[in-house]
Amino acid sequence: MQDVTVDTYTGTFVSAGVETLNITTSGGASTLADLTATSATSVTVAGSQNLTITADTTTGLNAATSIDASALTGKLSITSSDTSLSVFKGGTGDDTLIRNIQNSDTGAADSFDAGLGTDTLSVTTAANVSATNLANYSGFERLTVTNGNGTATINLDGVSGFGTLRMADDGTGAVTFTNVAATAVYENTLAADGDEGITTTLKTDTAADATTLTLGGATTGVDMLWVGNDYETLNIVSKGAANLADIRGTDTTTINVSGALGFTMSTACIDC
Ligand SMILES: [Ca+2]
Ligand SMILES: [Ca+2]
Ligand SMILES: [Ca+2]
Repeated sequence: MQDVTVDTYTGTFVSAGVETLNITTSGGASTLADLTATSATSVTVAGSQNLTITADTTTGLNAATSIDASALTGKLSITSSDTSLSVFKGGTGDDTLIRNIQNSDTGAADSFDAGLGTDTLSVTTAANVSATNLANYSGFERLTVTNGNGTATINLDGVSGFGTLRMADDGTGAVTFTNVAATAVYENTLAADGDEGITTTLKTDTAADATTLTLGGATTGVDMLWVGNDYETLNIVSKGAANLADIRGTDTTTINVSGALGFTMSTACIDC
């Protein structure tokens, strides 16, 4: 067993021959460019500060069956597509799990629970998202799709919990969401060159549907195509930087725009 405390640490961490690795965050946020502990079957993360592991730990933590951050009150961001990982517990903060093997790794005993907080599950391909593939996932409120230079059609029929659907892709593909819950809202944080888009349809189309589309990353704007035919009301929030969108919706009668950054609504066909 090895106990390690990280305090405003930025660098790598390598641990050899340790079966249980306990990480405690303290003082300020830390970022691990790499985390390698290939003997560790159990990894815990605790403490009050944010921990971001920028490296994909699929190899570095390839023996870990459990990553337990339930005692963490800061935010954990971690990437793992390791098939041996069967238990993930997030803490009370807004955690992010990047994982891309749900379509091939659906062990009945697996449990991926992000816990309290507004937590994000980030996937690359649409095939990872289905009611069957996410049956053992809970506590994730946001779904982020980074589909690279391809199109993705995500069928959310029977998938519950994702109140926010986020596109975070600056490639050339488009994301299509189907069977979306009535209360879902959308974000586009990274589509900057006009080749990306979101097309979405509700599971139940009524005569009074409304949603919010938030455009822009932390400091960047987006340029996108939106096709949301089922929504009578579309609320657009413009943040990050100046945003541009080609907005389409056959049911749409009301568009409200808010936010501190400029927004241009174009009727030009960006992506066809
Ligand atoms: Ca959490
Ligand atoms: Ca949560
Ligand atoms: Ca409608």
